[in-house]
Amino acid sequence: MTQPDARTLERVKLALRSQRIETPSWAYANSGTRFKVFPQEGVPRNPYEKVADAAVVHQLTGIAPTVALHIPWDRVDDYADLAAFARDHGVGLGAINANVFQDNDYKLGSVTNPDPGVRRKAIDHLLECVDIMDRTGSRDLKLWFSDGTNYPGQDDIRARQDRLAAALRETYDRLGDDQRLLLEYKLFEPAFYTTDVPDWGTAYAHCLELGPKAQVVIDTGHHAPGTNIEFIVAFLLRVGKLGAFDFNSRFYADDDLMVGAADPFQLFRIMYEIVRGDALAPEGGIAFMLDQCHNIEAKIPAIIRSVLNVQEATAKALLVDADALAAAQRSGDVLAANAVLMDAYNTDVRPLLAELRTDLGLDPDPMAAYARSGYFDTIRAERAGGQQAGWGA
Ligand code: LRH
Ligand code: MN
Ligand code: MN
Repeated sequence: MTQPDARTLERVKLALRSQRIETPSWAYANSGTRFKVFPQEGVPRNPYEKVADAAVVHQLTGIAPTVALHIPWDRVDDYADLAAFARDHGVGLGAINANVFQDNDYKLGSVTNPDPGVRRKAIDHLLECVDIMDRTGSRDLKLWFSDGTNYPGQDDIRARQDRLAAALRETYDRLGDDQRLLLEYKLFEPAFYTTDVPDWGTAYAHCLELGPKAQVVIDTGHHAPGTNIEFIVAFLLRVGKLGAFDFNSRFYADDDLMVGAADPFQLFRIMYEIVRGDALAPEGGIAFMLDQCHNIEAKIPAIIRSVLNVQEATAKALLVDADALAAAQRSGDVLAANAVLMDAYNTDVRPLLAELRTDLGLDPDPMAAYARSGYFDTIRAERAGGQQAGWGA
């Protein structure tokens, strides 16, 4: 293949300048599996320290200017104060993630629970999250429901859809003009027989019924093995219903490993559909978020690595020669079309990205810059008894 010419490289660098990736507050905190949480030194003890860590990731990468919060894990007395703290650190507060999966009351579900009292409690939490968005200035409310059943006959599948629709409607109607409801689906877990929002089709149908402010979230870990995620991306983008990503990697189920670690080619294919749909820039309305847990690896460098992995896949996607691809597709030349994609994927974009960072006044190697920064030594000394991300807390 021919190396990309100077004009192509400039075009790619320009597009990359507009890329934004949101990091999740919970990724900075201690987390684990249901078998064990291995505590790490220097982890944040409160939401303010999570925001401070997120600010370091942004300083070094230049493309992670917001941090998502999870309520109640990130409950504070004064959200406007947290937002001001974030601003002072050069970042902003991003999506508010609701949590209706951790209370004892939710054993049989939250918004789809057969008990109207439990449903009321769950909906009230969702409404409270919109109140918080008003104070943080967040645009997006992200909803994931652990609701479902374990046994045939346990509850009425159809009635649960009615309850879900009613809860979503009440929440949707509470949104301000510039706010959105993002509905996340997940194949299974913790429910094993039925899940009330198991797939993109279910999420899409509910969002369609709700209206334009409701959009679907694709968490890359939430599919059956072999699912073609880029197809889902292309479909939802085409109909204007793709709202966000929760990026991560998985080998088996909802593993929450670093995005691009398990299957960088899949990440490239996803980002190609984003580029193809002209949806990379923030004006496209897609929130590119990470949803990961760093259980055995150091957290801040793992988050930096993840941001860089998304950027690297994006650079490769931007290198796809659109004209050559279209010509090969038109002429039915399967091998040539495939080769156009593979040429882009196989290009080493690391020099290009190092150049981009230098242009932006950043260190060309953010991982090395973090290691040199001494930040870890500071937080290790300052913070004792760091906070758990949420699970089992
Ligand atoms: C559920 C999920 C959802 C939660 C997050 C912590 O598996 O992906 O996005 O809010 O994990
Ligand atoms: Mn998720
Ligand atoms: Mn998940």
